Amino acid sequence: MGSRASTLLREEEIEEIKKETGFSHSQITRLYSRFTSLDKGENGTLSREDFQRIPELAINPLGDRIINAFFPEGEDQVNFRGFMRTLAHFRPIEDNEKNKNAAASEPLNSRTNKLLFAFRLYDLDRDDKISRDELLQVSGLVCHGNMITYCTFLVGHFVHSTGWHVHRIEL
Ligand SMILES: [Ca+2]
Repeated sequence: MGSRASTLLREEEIEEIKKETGFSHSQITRLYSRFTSLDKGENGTLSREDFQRIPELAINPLGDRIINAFFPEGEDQVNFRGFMRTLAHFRPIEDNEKNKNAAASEPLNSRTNKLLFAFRLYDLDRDDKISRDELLQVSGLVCHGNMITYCTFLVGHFVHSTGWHVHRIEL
């Protein structure tokens, strides 16, 4: 089973994913292994249930929101390319400097794309606006229990980014 991961991912595909996401060859093959081990249906895509088996997401108060971010509107399966595209938002910003392919589009881990990603975590109904209720719902979600520091961070992040985002998206 372990070798299945590297045999199914073609070199050209790895190159394309490298360009698109900035991940290294070894990171891509490692993540492909992880992807295939989560793919219980063995059909090359992940469902929401597959994601829910990831322990880090299961205990994360924002787990469901993060899982949703992997799925394009109206879809309930994500393939490896889509999976990698979402993960790329979590790469550190400074890694862009090593990525000299800047002639292409903006990197997925740019500050702008990270902020857009964070925005979508709050925009529960995907209407490109964060309502007061959505802010309270998501903030309430992370403020439960004794996660005060995390809560403060998320609200701070929102205040820092929202003006810019709402403005940009409503254009
Ligand atoms: Ca909304």
